[in-house]
Amino acid sequence: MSELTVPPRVSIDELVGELHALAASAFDKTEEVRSLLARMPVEEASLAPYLSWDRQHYTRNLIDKTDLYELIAICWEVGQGSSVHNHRGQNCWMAAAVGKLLVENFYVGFQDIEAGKCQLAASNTVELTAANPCAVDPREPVHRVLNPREANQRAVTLHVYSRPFDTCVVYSPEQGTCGDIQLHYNTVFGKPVAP
Ligand code: CSS
Ligand code: FE2
Repeated sequence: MSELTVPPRVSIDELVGELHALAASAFDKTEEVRSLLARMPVEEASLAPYLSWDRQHYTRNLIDKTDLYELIAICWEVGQGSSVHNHRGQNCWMAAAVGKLLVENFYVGFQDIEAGKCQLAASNTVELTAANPCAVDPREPVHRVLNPREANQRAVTLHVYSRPFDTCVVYSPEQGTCGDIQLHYNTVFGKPVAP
């Protein structure tokens, strides 16, 4: 199907079934998973068990995890965004089930994580919608995701990370600093995680 026509929505279980059916090699390149997400936009109702909201921070909700990948739903209140961060050298794909978000990419001039110093410059910005899933470019993997205040709606994005990772580097482009942070889930398979 051409990506110009928006395909019918599927349930999250159908997408999980297709991810399970992919060969391990699909997760080593970007195109196969990206086109799967474009062919199978997910219906919001099927995500209900995985939606949780926090006015202080976007929430991370684990849907599925194998040795090869993890699939999480991220819930964004109006105006919420992520820090500028990397994905630990892992592949990452994102699709918006609800809303229209921005992915701002950054060019890394240099980084010395031990010393906590870096130099970043803004690169391009891409729109993240159901019809336009994104693969993080492994050559330029530092980015920030934003649910713009102007969008005036909550947003839900689906993220496939391969392999799973639970730490990343967070950057302050303004201060030229960076450092490791731990990533946590707010819910796991639909159940809240004790804080
Ligand atoms: N990578 C961030 C979300 S923005 S792509 C995270 O997993 O928390
Ligand atoms: Fe990210």
